[in-house]
Amino acid sequence: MASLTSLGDEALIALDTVSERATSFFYPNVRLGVTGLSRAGKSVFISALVHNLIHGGRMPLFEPAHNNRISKAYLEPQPDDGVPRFAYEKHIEDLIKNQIWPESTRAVSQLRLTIEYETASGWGRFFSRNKLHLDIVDYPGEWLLDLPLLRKDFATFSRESIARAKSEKRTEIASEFLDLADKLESNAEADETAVRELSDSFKTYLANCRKDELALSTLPPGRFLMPGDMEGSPALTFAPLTNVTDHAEPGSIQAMMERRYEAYKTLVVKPFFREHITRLDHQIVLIDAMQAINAGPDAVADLERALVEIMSCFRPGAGNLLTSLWQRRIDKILVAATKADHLHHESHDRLEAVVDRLVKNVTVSAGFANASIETVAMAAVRATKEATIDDGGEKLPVVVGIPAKGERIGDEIFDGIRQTAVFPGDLPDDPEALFRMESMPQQRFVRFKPPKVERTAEGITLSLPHIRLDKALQFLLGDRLQ
Ligand SMILES: Nc1nc2c(ncn2[C@@H]2O[C@H](COP(=O)(O)OP(=O)(O)OP(=O)(O)O)[C@@H](O)[C@H]2O)c(=O)[nH]1
Ligand SMILES: [Mg+2]
Repeated sequence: MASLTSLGDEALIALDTVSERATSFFYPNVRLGVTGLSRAGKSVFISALVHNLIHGGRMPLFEPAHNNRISKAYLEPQPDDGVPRFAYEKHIEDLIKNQIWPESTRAVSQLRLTIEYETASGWGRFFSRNKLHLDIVDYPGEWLLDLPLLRKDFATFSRESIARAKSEKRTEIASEFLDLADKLESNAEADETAVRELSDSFKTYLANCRKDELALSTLPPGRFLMPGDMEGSPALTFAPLTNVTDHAEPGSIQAMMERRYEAYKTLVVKPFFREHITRLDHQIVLIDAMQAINAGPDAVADLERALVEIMSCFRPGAGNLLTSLWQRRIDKILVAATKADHLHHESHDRLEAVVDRLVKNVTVSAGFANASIETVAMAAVRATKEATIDDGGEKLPVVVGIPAKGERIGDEIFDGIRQTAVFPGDLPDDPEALFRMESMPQQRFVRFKPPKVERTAEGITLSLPHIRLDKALQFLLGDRLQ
């Protein structure tokens, strides 16, 4: 079986990790990885975090901010010249000026925020100033799901992917792809058009799995959904075969697929882990638990599976392909359910219990002794306010906001203008219920427009409102700003 632990592969990955730049010569830097599956809320989280730090947002649970020890936070050029810069200014303009959510981002990006602060020891006693460079790396969680591929050859990848496509929830959505795959003889002569056709059909099937009704999460290869800058290249143009054999005939369809699959691993997967993942200090994994809950138990179970796979990339120890390559060690991981503003605060603890339940398997499967894992239910940007309405004598806790255009509850389709009170329903007391079909609660989560950000009498834009963003920051950065 192909294995990354062979010297060649490991040396290949290690090659560049020894050359970490001396960026932290004068001041320490922290590399914070921000990940999550597409639409989980990565871009909104980073924008809100930076905006709140630069503009001195209200963050009582973030000790350095609460104690006024942060003197200044500002953006500086990032250390990695070859990585796209996170489009902070554009995202903030969208959120605050245009009141729309930022556009989907498709690749890795980076932003450096420098924080000047008074040290905790100096604070209140004698003046002592320090500086921290926070390097934030935004990358798609889908790409992490590729790590297990490094251990698999093409035949194994094919068999597993086809079995998944034939599973109960997916078979209907996969039928077009499966039909096409059945027609393709793996030992037939290699044919670019046929290979591309099957690959396109496979990608369409994967994309359909992500849609709201199914909201499935485990869909490797990650670049097929989030191609980044290699879209259209042969390394991204292959597909699993239904009638795969253990030995491909030279010049056959299978041989062509195999070669491309191996190129995918060498050109895409390994460099990604080497250049980005093995250099992180802290990691936040964002999940859209609400989308999964809305879609039902299969989506919740699938999200759990994806989370286990994502987290296992960061797991230290012998079972991890990356262990010997870590240049730094991830010592903190925060798993955060975003968009808690869709719920009344009475349900926030229950949402946190759902996240706890989702990560339980990861912690149980040992090895995380060195990294502390924390969970939080938060909203990086709070788009709603809370209220109580009287429903025939019964008091209902509701959230009030402007549902985005086209969102619907039952027969009602929203116009994107009208403010509406939504009763989101209660999350169950026991998160286990979300994994069982019969006890699914009726949930109503709609997407809201971003909030109108207030201005002071002097015309200064206040920072973006949030829920527990400060708690997340305290966990991730509190001890680095002592
Ligand atoms: N109400 C609310 N909605 C949010 C919040 N964060 C994200 N969203 C919603 O989730 C969508 C996706 O957020 P993004 O930050 O763009 O997600 P992403 O993970 O960067 O997505 P990709 O770039 O596509 O991978 C947004 O368009 C919003 O509709 C939040 O804090 N509150
Ligand atoms: Mg994004």
